[in-house]
Amino acid sequence: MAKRIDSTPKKDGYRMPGEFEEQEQIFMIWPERPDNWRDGAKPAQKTYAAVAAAISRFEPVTVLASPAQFANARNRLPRDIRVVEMTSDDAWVRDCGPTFVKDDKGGLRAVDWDFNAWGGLYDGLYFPWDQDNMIAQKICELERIDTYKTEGFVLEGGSFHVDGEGTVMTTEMCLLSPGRNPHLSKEEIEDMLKDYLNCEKVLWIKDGIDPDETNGHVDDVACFVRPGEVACIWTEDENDPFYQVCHETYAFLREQTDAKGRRLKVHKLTMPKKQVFLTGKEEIDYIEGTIPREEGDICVASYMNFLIVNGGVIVPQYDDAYDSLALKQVREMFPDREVVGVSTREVVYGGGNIHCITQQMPKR
Ligand code: KQY
Repeated sequence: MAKRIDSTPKKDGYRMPGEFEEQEQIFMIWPERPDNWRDGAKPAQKTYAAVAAAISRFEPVTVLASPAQFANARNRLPRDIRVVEMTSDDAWVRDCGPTFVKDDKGGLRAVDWDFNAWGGLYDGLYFPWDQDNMIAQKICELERIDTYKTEGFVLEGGSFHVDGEGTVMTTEMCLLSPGRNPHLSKEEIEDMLKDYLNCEKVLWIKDGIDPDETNGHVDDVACFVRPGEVACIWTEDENDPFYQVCHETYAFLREQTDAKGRRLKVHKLTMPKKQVFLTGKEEIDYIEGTIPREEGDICVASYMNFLIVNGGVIVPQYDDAYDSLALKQVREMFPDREVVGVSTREVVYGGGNIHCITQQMPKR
């Protein structure tokens, strides 16, 4: 049985590794809810299957599927992908799944944050979220991983990145949003990050680019490429809705040092030429308790929402004029990895991308 540990990773010598460190497997959740995914989630299921297949060329993948969708998911996914029945509210394992932490003696544990659908009753995206809130625990039971539970502290995996060497980056827009931890000060939130990710320094980027969806998760804006190096979204088009965030974030990161005192090298990663919008042709159910997805809504598309895997990087593509530029820039950042593009407009329609729908479990 997976035990609850009444301590913190920092006290016990466990740290969250950088995504670029060796991984054991990737988790995903099969999409199905028709009030988030268009056309009964069928186009999204095809895209999730394509992402899972792309990742499985590099390392094992486990897909969690509801009882109603288990057979369909099993039949639509390649045989080398493990499918496990598990109930969820939606399909964002980055955010409701565990954050794995490891020590240098082969120990692996996880942090089980509280999850409240990106803002709870204040501005969360759906109600209820109780099944999603149990996903981290269920994955840890499955893998026999002991957990640290942050009772009363809300956090999603897409809202922070670490370099594995003492630095965490996040956004004020998300972590200080009133729907997460309004009872805590910025300093108290910073202490939670330091204690549970085992870090010494927090880089507070001001804004994200999807205030209405995740309240500005950092995984659309910036990430660590390796210790001492980060990537940052970029555009020179003053009419791009995210021009200001790109320039402010780039200027901020260029001024920063990490926990080890290194001045950060900052790689630019283009934004798509055109953002994606709901056209009104998508059939999306309208259900009480879920924020409606309506014609004209922006569905934020960022190439930054890629996933680093063993020997590879899986990068979103949008049928956009800058798709190949984005792949080229990611290849320059990761010369020793194979960079694979997967068309993910359908995930964007649901409110996220490759990084949001995956969660890595590191090698012990
Ligand atoms: O991490 C994410 N981007 C999740 C967004 C949830 C969207 C639900 N409509």
